[in-house]
Amino acid sequence: MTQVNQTAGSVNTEHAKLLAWVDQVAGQCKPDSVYWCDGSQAEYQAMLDTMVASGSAQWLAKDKKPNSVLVLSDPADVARVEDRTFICCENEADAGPTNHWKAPDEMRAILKPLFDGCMKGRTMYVIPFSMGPVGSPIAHIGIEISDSPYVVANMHTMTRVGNKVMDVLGTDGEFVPCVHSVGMPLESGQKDVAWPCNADNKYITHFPETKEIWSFGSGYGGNALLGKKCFALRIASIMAKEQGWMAEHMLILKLTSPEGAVKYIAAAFPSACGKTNLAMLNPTVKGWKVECVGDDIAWMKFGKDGKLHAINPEAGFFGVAPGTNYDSNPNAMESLKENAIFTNVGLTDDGDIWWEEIDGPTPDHLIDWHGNDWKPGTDVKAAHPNARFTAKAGQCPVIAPNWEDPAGVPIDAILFGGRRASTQPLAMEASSWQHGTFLGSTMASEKTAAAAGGLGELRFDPMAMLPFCGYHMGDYWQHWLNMGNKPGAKMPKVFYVNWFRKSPDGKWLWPGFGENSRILKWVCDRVDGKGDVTETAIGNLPTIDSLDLDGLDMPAEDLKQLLSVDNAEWLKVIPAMRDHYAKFGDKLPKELAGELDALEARLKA
Ligand code: O2Y
Ligand code: MN
Repeated sequence: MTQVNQTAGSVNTEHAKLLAWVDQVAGQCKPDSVYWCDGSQAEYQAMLDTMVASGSAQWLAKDKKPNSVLVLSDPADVARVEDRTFICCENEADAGPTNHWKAPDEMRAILKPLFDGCMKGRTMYVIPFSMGPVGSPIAHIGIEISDSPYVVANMHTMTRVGNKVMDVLGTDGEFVPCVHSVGMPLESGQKDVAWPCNADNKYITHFPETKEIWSFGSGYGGNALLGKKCFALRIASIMAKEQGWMAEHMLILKLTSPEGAVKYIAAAFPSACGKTNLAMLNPTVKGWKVECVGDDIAWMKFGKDGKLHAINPEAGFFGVAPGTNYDSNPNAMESLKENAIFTNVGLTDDGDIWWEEIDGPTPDHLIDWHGNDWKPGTDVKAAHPNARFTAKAGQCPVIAPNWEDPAGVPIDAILFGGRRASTQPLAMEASSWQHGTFLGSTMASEKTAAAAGGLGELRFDPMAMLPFCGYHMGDYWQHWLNMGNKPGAKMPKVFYVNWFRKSPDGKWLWPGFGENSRILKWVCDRVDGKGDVTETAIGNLPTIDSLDLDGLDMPAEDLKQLLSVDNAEWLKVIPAMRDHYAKFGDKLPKELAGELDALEARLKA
């Protein structure tokens, strides 16, 4: 048994490959000390204390947000950096047209001098983590090495960390190696800054052949918490293709009918389309219960019953703060009441957090996310638009009691959706798995406001995976089709929803939020073979009578618009869909090209 050399923490391991790798990374990064994370509550508290002592975090008032801190980042490090995110596979064609590519050797040559000595003056933390319930057959293990206590604390909340993971890893278990550095070594005597980073040299890199992640220069969110987008989506999507499962940018929710019938729905929406709100909505439909299994990522493997069984690989929420309030998402507000990390939000004079659209009156004075005095009318936002709260999923009042079931939950339906002011109806159902794959592959949001109620410019974000698919999107679609063709596969029914349709005069047609439960109820009916539909050229739409609209006071004319399909308007979208598909060349599955041709033919008929 090797007792690992460290300043604190304790781990006993005989995992030779892991020990050799940690030694090698330490030799390269030259930290002052190495600390193996045990995942204990005491360790989490110690990370917060370390951050407060160094000036990178401050405690919030105990009577406002108990055991919670505020962290303000460098203004040059506030979000994921897609232009600095690379897929480094041997063949450029395997990365596809939607990813930035560099050859592995070329990227390693860039990274080598950057990582050389990059942790001088710092502690190198070794974070064993499980994506998914520890030991679940759907879960996978990663080891993140990082020189950021902020990353350690966030990983504690977002994943399962420490000795329990090492136990599952044993002496030869598989893990995804993830190396992260803020990229700011400290020379002896050099004073640290509150948020170390290397804004001019950010590299978020993925090596598909060796399943490694190397991230340099950023301490923020998806760039640094490597379990999330880097592992659970980019690397996992590749593992999923190779191993016959699915790693998707999807929330998972549990619906229980008044009769006690349970259904599970996974849903993919592009970033900033209210995924977290939908994942934990309070339904307005009488007698129905919605509970949250996950708000961002779903890993789905076939069960013995032929259905896809999903786990949420994460253990917490890294939610967008601005816009979150007791109207838009009361359950998120309850989740972040304590034991939370707030990044780039405003600080009130009484030691609480504040952001745009939070409940209550705007305070007369704040410290904004830049650390400056702020008062109402100041022309900068108090919170950065990408400001975040990190909170344990277990703190969510509507977390499903079985959200950590290692066997996962059987998925009955998949929803796709974008932000479409025009054209796209409130809800529709795909006619088959292949048609559903087509709907996901042509998922789009309107980028620009439409002129006089017309069609805005479309931004395609297939399956909400555009920034997160670790390989060629054409191969990814083929993988979706292959999954549906597996012998015995009982695939979920696929739907496309659009909460964001506007009237020609620019008013929202659908109230959204809790009222979306009316569509979820219709989806459940359809899964059970109930509920009437109107067949249209684009798919099956709910009839107005098939929706439970009890207690919803909205103009009949608005509902009619929400559930109408204008073939002429849809025909105008076809060229944009063709341009989108053309980018994928001969990797575009012929079945999807066929679906597009068939759609056009139906629209013209
Ligand atoms: O800016 C970041 O690093 C966070 S991005 C993010 C965080 C939580 C859930 N989803 C996303 C996303 O961009 O899809
Ligand atoms: Mn996301």
